[in-house]
Amino acid sequence: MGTTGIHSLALALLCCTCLLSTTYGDYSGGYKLVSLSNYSDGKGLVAYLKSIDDGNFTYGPPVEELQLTVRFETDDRLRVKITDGKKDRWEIPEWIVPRGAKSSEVASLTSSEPEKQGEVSVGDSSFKFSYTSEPFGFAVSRSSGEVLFNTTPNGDIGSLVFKDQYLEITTHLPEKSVLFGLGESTRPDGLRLAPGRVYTLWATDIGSNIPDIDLYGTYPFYMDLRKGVAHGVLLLNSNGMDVLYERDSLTYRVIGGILDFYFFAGPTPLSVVDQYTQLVGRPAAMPYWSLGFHQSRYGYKNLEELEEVVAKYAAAEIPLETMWSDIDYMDEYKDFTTHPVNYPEDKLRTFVEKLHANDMRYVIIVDPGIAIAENYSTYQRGLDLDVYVRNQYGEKYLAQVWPGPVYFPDFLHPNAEEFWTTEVVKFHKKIPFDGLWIDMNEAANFCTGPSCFINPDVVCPGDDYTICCLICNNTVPMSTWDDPPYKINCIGKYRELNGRTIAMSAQHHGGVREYDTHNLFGLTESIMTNRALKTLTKKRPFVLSRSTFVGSGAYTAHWTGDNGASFNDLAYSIVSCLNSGMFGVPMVGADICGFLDDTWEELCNRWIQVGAFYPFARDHGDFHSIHQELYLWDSVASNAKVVLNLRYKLLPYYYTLIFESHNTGAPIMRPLFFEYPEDEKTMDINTQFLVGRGIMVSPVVAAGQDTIAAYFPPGVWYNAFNNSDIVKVEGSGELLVLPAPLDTIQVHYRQGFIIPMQEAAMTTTSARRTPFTLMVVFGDEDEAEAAGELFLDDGEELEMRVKAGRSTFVKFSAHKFQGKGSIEAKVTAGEFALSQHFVLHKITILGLREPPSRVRLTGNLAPVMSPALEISSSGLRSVDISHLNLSLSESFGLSWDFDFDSIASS
Ligand code: MIG
Repeated sequence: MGTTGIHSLALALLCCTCLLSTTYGDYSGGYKLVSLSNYSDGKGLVAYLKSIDDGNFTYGPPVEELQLTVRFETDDRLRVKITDGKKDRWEIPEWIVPRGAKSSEVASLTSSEPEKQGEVSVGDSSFKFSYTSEPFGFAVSRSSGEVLFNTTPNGDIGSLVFKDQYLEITTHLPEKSVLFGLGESTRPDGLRLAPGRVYTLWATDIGSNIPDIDLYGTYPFYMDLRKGVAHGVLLLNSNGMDVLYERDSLTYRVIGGILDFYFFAGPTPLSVVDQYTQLVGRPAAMPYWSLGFHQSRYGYKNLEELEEVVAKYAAAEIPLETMWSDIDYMDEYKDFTTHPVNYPEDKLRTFVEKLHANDMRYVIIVDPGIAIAENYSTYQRGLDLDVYVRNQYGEKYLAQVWPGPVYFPDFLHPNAEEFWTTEVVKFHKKIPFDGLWIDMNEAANFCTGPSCFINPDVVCPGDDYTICCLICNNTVPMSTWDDPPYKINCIGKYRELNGRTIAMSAQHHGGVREYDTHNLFGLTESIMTNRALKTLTKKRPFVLSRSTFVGSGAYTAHWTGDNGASFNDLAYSIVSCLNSGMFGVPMVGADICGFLDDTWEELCNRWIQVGAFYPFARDHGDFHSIHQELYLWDSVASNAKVVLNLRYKLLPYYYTLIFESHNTGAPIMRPLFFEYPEDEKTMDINTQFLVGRGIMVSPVVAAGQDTIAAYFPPGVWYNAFNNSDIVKVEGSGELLVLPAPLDTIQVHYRQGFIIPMQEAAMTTTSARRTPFTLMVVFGDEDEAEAAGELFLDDGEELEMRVKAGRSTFVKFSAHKFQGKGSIEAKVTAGEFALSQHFVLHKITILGLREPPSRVRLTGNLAPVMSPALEISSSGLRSVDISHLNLSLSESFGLSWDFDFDSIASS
């Protein structure tokens, strides 16, 4: 909604504008290095650069003196920062994106003579830094010599350009580079970036059904994979930018801020994400319940409708964890209010309490725009705290969103936390919601202009809430922020910077311009929302944000916005979610069954089959489209049960992946190339994905299919729905055709992993009360290993770490050799598992040649044959050892062998 009108127009514009030709070095004569000092610890340098004036004033005069700081911050992280040498420029404040651990001692500087060229390398660092003095350029290499980033001017690479509102820098790329990242956008190209494209990074409220344009979030981060070896590059800058990608170069054109590069050495894709999230913030711990299935819709008319949906899910026996409310619940779209007739407060509260009594949850939306209304107390408290964004003249900045005229909270204001927390806490006393959904935070504004006025002659909002009904004069000469010299490619130039958002000349606390902070609106709102929920509940917050930035993952989950109900949208959702994981926001999903336009039975079937494996699984539809709850079609209902059953059985595995992401940044949903970086074919796999390392999902994402051609890397893969139907690939990976009629999605366990599971249930709470199972997945070699882990805690306490009495961590390993084998569980902090009576009931071993005839428990328990042990063999290579009743609070061992004598005597 609010976007549909321009879809076709935007699409028409896009085909010609998204592929631009690039020219380099037109704008300036570059810089020369004039002085240099080295840090006494040897880990970097500070240098000054002087502009070589060539009289080219396109986009403004060059900044005359620049300061270059090079710091080897950790062994696998290098920072190269270039800013004005004489005065401060806009830099993202540390509280918004913390810069992670720094080298402990602050070293002093000793000046030295600048040479024509120079190099710094540090003992254990993976990197080398080198420069040329005139014209200035720098290169970052691996200590082995391989050049990773090279800005040294030559025939193809232009000089560094540094003007107040235009920074340009180009790096050379070798033939073998394959790039990923630079979001957020919907990518028919797939995961790899496509040479010839311009990636515009500008937070924009527009449907994610439109491909190849700047969407809600911005990530100036890319990963470069070269023959199996990965590194990452972050340009920590919040200003608008175009990033032009050519086969042999990447050019940044940035309209403000500084050049603040961080290089991450990898060498694996996972280690790049680890190093990147170590700097910008580890993904937030997510509550256990957020892994359950969510139902939402824009346009649930009233509370009765919510009650009906909940009842129908129960009747259809499809698990429903969380019911959501969109803006429909509000009184005239005012935040922190309820509609007196459709959603009366007392009845809504009773409804939520009933959900809670059934172990279910309730999440509601809040938009940033605060309605201007005298008798609206939230608005008044915002005035009292003086917390609203101001225009260039220092007056409150007037905008329009759903409620009509609004002011936006300035989330950079020192009073913002108090304001937002107060409202969240007060509203929670009325409606005890479990999480907050923050939408429209690009920020979306239905009016465009540096300063607007309420028109006394019209009723605002009018019939169409999305049409501007304020008076905005956009013909006056615009400030240099509203209309900067270089125009980034917003929606393929369809929009201006000011289009449908807060004007760039508007001011945040301390006179900070919207121009510099625009891309941080969603992140700062996420920080404040996360803090408000922490203060309120003292528990782990659940926040879902549409607009995100580098570091957002530490505060919020993300959904991919307004997709369309089409097979293309389903297919592209996979790349969008994989990218979000790479950006450090692993708790992600797309609107299941599609948001815009009417979905249909076949699409919804295929979508729930994929969506059941998104980290965040929510069905959400638009006001203008037909209903799409999973029970509405028999086929969707029965498919939903099958796939959600598997998801709920896998909850311990998914939850342990959240723990892993929180500790190492590892995405929950991962591209195949993360695990097979040396296999070039995996870089083009855009519709299959891994969950963690041990599960591969190969869905149908096109109409009318009853088979699926899926790529299988070498090894043995077991169908996760029946533990058999084995796919065995030897040598190199293969594209195989498997059956996939409408009731089938191919999901496989990967050899070498141990997957902790529980039983399926209607809520995550009941699932947590069921006994545990281990799926031990071996290859079919004579000798093979498997490993896995399990993290357990109460699922909602603030911290997510291994801590005696509060959580338990178990490391599993298994080994088989000919007819024998063993499994070991090493428990850390077992008290919690004991207090919860967490018990392992069954171990399923996949990949045995023959069923074991003897099973023995070892370790802390006396080596006995468990009397209640049952060994049954289902299928060729699947063996269940059940009735185990082993507490997960203590380490244990279990071994088996194949004893001919015992078979002979029985
Ligand atoms: O202008 O709140 O992306 O999920 O249903 C549309 C109504 C505002 C956009 C969100 C969508 C949500 C809708 N919102």
